[in-house]
Amino acid sequence: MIETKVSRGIISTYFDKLQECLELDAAIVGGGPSGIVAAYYMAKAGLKVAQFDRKLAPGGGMWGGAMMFNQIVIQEEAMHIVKDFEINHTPYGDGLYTMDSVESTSSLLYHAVHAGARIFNCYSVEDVIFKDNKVSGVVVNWTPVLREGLHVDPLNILAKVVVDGTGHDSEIAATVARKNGIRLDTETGGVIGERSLDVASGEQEVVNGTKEIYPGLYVCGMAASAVSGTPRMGPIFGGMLLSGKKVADQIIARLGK
Ligand code: 48F
Repeated sequence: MIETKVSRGIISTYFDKLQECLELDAAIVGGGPSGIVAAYYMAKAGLKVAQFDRKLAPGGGMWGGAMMFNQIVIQEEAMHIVKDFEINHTPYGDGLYTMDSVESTSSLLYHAVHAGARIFNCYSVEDVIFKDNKVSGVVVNWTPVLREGLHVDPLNILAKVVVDGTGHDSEIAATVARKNGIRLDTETGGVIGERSLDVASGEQEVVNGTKEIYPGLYVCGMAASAVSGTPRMGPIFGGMLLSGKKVADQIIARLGK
């Protein structure tokens, strides 16, 4: 019966997809623009990569532009990435370009999945796997389970590297530091916390701060700013794209086939 076939098609292919992702090259936590860009370039390079976002619609803070005015700005330095994702753009002078934020976010997501990255929405990463003083995977649960406060254990997913792309809260770096009594590769050894807005410096520093901060744990996007204590930058997204590409390049150089 068609009714059963529809259900079986979804269940069997979904669990095939999930089983294939139990041992990854890279697990990306957070489906914001920096993490999606990272997922795309890693998948294109042949790495087995999955991305987990706690929301129904991944895309993080890019959908809404600024104050829900759904346009974003990107500077010249990141336009090669915009071109890789085939996003329409309009020059605005001074090396700046404007784009529709809905087209931008959906283009990032489409290209990442089409290139072979797996995106699991409604998944919250609540911890990491920490073995031999190395971050070795993620511990995931369904977002509704956590929202309801249900006492249900999570699942474990091994990964050679984990990327914290959780945005302003840098949740994974904070959890790793808090739970394991270790020092991160930052000035204080912990998560320093993001500073107030400065566009030029924030855009530069988010890229500088994109790196491996503990064996097996990388940071990108606003999580990198929060971890290393650099300024936020608001609705200019070039730094996010460059940070995502940088973390992908670092991981491809390490794991590339
Ligand atoms: O914050 P977010 O968009 O990440 P980003 O790539 O980009 C930042 C910009 O959007 C903007 C900005 C640019 O100038 O300042 O804010 O740094 O998206 C982070 C995503 O991570 C998800 C969350 O739902 C969001 O979509 N997320 C956060 N913590 C977890 C998580 C978690 N523990 N598990 C799963 N997803």
